[in-house]
Formats: sequence, structure tokens, C-alpha cells
Amino acid sequence: MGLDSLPSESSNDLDEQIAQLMECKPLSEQQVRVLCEKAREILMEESNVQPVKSPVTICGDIHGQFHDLAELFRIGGKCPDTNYLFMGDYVDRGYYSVETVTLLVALKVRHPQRITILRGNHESRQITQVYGFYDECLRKYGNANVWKIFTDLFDYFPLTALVESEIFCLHGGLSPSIETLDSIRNFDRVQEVPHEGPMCDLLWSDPDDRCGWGISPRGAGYTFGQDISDQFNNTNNLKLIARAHQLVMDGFNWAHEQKVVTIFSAPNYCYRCGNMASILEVDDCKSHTFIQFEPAPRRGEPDVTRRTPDYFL
Ligand SMILES: [Mn+2]
Repeated sequence: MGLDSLPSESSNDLDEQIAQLMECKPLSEQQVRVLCEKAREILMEESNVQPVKSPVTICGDIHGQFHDLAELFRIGGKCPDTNYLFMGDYVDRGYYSVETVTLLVALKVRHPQRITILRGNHESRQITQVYGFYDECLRKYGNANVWKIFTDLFDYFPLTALVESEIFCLHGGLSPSIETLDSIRNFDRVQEVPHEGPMCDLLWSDPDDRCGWGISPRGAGYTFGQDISDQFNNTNNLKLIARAHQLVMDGFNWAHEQKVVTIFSAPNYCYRCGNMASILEVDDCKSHTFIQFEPAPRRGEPDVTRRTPDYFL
């Protein structure tokens, strides 16, 4: 083996860090700082509508459920053997937001062409101070530095992705201020998620059975009906909108005559909702397969209500 085929020192370090993170052990503050500087350089070059090629596996909310993310990789294949597109909400709610988001960012830095990580409404300074990530950083690091480093990085996460020019992927949904993908490409995303406006809507909106735009019960974003989805898909030559953001009991849920799908990848959400999780595999031929999965076993955390998935027997 020639010298030039040996892994560089930094990719070696990074592989060691990824191995450590896969064991659910957080990095040091200094390691997080260096990692996020590298991640920022990669993410700032990505588009607000980041192009993605198939095959790719599309995933929804994770919410700090680290062991279930590890399960997702066992079922869907390791990165970079499988290409991944994550649609946001890595942090808050679960107990391992630090390990979860650090692992995903480390994979992004190690395999930038193999994994796409979009921004969810929880990748925000304001939301993480209410729903757990801020407190978890304080608990695990003794200060808020790591929280500051990650929330500064979240400003650079792309807002949406476009798989093979036909599947539009984002965390929340559509916006009355956005008609075309080009208009999304044109705005400056590097900022805290605003309380209103197009960037807010992309991360907060939900599809609805009612036509037209509706007031969202969430207090941010809108609800949008099938007429809105049809119009947006026609204008932009899209076949499907894939989004996350809502708990769905089967892990995926079709809406708007299969022009919109919700994907949720946190099984037994908040360790008590009893839902399945799923991921969507889009293969070379652009055909779609949903893979459902149940919670990972947690050593030392007996749970008599959990069913053991077949693949563990
Ligand atoms: Mn969300």
C-alpha cells in the first residue's frame, strides 16, 4: 500500500470519534468545537434546496433517541454504505440529543457526499432552551458552550433537499410566500429560525385534509390542503413532497393522494407514544420502500411493554 493511500491523520481521528459516538459517548468540548468548524465550511457551500441523488434513504425526526438512531443504522445500513437524508429534529425530547447530533454532524464531515442533514424547527436557539437540548448540554458539559457551538452551526443547515429533481424533502411543509423552488434558493438562511415568514413555514407547516391555507394550531407555520400541494408540485415538476415533523403511528403516513408523505423515525416517541418508526428507501430506479422499525433494546433500562423485534431473536 502506498503512503498516499493511507487515511489522513484527520480522517483517522474522525473515524475514532465516530466509533466513540456510536457507543453513545460524547466528544470533548474542544473536539466538538473543531468538528463544528469543519461542518460549517461544508454546510455553508450547500444550497437551500440541496440536490441529492438516489439511491438514498430518507429519515424523519430522531429527537435525541440515540439508541433508536443506532437501530436505524443497523436496519438501513451504515453511512457511507447507505446514503442518508435526514429531515431535521435531531435534538430535544430524548435523553441523548448531544450524542445524536454530534454523531450526525461527524458523519456529515467524514462523508459529506453521503449524508444530507436538513434543519428542523428544533434546530433553533429558542426551542432547544425549552425542550431539553440546552439543559442536556449543561448537564453533560457543565456549561452552555457546546449548546452555543451547535446552535450557531444549525444556522447553516440546509432548509430543503431535492432528490433526483422529483422528491422535495423538508422538515415541515409549504408556505403561502413560496411558489417556486427558485424563490427558496434565493433567500439567506443563515439566521435563527424566524417566528414567521417563508423560512419559518418550511420548518413548521403541516399538510391538512382541508383545502387551502389554514391557521396552524402550533402557533407557527400554516396548514396546507391538497390543492396547495398539487399546485406546488405542478409548478415545480415534483412527484412527491416528503416531510417529517408530525408523530404518525406507523412511522409513515400518506396524504394528499400520495403526493405528500410524512416520515417519522423516532419509535416509541418520548419513550411512551407506542408508535412505530420508519425510513424511506429510494432506490436507483426511484422506487420507494418504507422500512418500519421498533425501539432498540436499552441495556439496563428494562421495559416490559417493549416487543423484541424479530431481527434481534
Ligand atoms: Mn418538528
